[in-house]
Amino acid sequence: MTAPLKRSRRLVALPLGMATATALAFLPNVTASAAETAPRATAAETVPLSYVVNVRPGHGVSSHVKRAVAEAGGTIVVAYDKIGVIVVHSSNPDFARTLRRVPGVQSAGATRNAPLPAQSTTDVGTPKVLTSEEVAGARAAGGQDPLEPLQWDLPAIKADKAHEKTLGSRDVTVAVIDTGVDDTHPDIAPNFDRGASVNCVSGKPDTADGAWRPSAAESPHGTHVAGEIAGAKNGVGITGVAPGVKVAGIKVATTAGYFYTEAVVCGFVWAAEHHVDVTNNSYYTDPWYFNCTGDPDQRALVDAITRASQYAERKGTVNVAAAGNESYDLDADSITDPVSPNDGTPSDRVVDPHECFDIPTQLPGVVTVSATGAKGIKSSFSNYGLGVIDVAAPGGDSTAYQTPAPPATSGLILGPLPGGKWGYMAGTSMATPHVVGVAALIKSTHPHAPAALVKALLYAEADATPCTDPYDIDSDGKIDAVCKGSKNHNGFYGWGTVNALKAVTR
Ligand SMILES: [Ca+2]
Ligand SMILES: [Ca+2]
Repeated sequence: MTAPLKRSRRLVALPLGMATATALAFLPNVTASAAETAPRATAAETVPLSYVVNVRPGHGVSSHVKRAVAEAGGTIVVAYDKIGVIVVHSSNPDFARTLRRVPGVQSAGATRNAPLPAQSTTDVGTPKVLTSEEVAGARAAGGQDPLEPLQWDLPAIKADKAHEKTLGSRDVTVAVIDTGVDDTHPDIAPNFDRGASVNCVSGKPDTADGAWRPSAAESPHGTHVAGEIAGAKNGVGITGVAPGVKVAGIKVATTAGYFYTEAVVCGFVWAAEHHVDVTNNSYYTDPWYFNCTGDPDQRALVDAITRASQYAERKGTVNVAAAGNESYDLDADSITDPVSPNDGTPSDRVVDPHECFDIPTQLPGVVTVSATGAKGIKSSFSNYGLGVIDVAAPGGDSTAYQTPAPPATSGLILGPLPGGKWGYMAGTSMATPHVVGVAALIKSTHPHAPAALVKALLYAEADATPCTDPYDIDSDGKIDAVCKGSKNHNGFYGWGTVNALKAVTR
């Protein structure tokens, strides 16, 4: 979602690096427990909520589960038989608890706290938009697109050198599971894959023409991400990391910016069944920052998205996800999460990130990405953690903390925005598309490689990046994070910073 508390994940407004995990002393700490609580609807309990019900995959919805859903006051929206995930709407506050007692139901839980439809308020955050004079005045030489001199992030991963060899294959498609993609943007239109694009917000695919696009009131996030991956090298605007591959938009966020489980499940299943080679996941699934497997509702959400993401991976899709922007050590013994549930009444929760997961990034098989700034150092805001981070890539940082070399002027990441504009954004959201772009180049080089091999090459070809120690990114004399691990594999950078040149030459 894109409400203020969560904005730092994707739409980082300066100043960066502000800790958001500040505990509020007057609120009781609520630890995530196995308590069987009914979903906390914020309005009258007769309004419908959305649920996932997980059953044995591959057998359809049995008649007794169908009957149990109906008897508990549920209406099936869509059933994903191959992964055994059923999306249900119900106004019965006891729906999930009732379904969990039905034989054949493996888990069931509410995907949200807010009644359907979710809140209508919109806070899309504010990227730093280039003026028309700045765009018109841009000049580049040597075959660069006009805004490319401002893109310090491309040489940081040797993408400029890679482009001298290849721009990537037209047979490779990446999908941006996000807030929608403006395929009319001049940097995106040439590479847009309509056939692999869809609107999944309801949990059920909507293939109407343009349904993948964000409205003017919705976040520019997905458009920026899509351009970072596959912005065309066409003499206009910016250049993406893999400007020769195709890019699709899978819209999963509500207008209010919530990424709910049923939409994300729909997105992964769609990607799996539409020959998507790599998915970009620059979000966490709302409304819980961490989903605790000891909580029956949250466990159902983890189950549903694990099934969907692993189904995609079995079909050959590499899933890449942002590690998050809260400066959390995801390998710590405990984290205090103050923002969940972000569609209800949040309270401080003390969670163990080994049992409570930021999804999809902490799910098995998913490539977890930390962000670096213009100096190649972990971004002030980026989550980290030994054994959690797989690779690092440029996501930008405060220009004061990590200043780029001229002619670049901003420490943030430049990309396209809806309405034919360009602007700067920062976050692990912006790091993830760099990894997706490199994975797409690897897939271009190795067209028959299964997902596991693409990931193995991504890690093996990354440039080992040793721990930054001491890490005092704001130079105030106080250590801001501690990196554990070796030169070749550590908590800040995983296996290293991704390398686009090796992706096209090995
Ligand atoms: Ca371009
Ligand atoms: Ca400091």
